[in-house]
Amino acid sequence: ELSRSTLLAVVVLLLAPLASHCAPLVLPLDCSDIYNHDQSRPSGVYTIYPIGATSAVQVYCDMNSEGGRWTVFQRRMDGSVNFYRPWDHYKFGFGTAAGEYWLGEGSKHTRKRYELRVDMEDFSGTRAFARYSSFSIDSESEGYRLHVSGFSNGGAGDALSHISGQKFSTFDRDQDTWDNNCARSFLGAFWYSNCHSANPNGVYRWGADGALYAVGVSWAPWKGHDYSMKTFSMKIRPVQ
Ligand SMILES: [Ca+2]
Repeated sequence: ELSRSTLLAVVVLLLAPLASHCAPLVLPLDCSDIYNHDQSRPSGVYTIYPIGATSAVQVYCDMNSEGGRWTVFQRRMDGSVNFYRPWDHYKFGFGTAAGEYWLGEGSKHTRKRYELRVDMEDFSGTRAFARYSSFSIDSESEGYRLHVSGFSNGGAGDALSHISGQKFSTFDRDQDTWDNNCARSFLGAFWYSNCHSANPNGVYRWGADGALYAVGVSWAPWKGHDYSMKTFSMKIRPVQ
């Protein structure tokens, strides 16, 4: 009888670490936490808590590209959401995680070091991407200044390295380096300089369209200023 209860105790002790390992992950900071907890989770909409328990927000997790774990913070796919919006909308986020959206800037300030991937697809179904091994955004008091470096080419070319250090601009908060207002002139919101080589938050248009110069969802190194992508997404994951 004694040896039996001893055996039971040993089994319990052996299983305890496994049980705690399988405990529910309460507050994932990002899609990487969700993936690392359960690597069978597919791409889709999940709830994350970027800056703690009161910061729940829904995002789309890309669990497929280059090993997955990507937290999507910007997504265009059908033109259903208007991205020509003021500063506070970009601060707090808008749209829906199952469709088109922008994740609020405040949700990107975890203490992790991140890399960035930018995915795009044209209307013939051809895909390309750009990856950056380092990505961060400063606080609002610093104008959401962008830091991006370590480009590697997935066919799209580099439209961001030269704007590292640039502040974010919306039509109602011009922080670009142009005499005029880039956001107003190109109908988007971005880390505009003088003005852009990419306009991910521009007007959704259906492919090649030069009626209004450079206002589409463009990535100039790949398709020029007057081609608007079918799908476009920007996503981050912690550097391991
Ligand atoms: Ca300006």
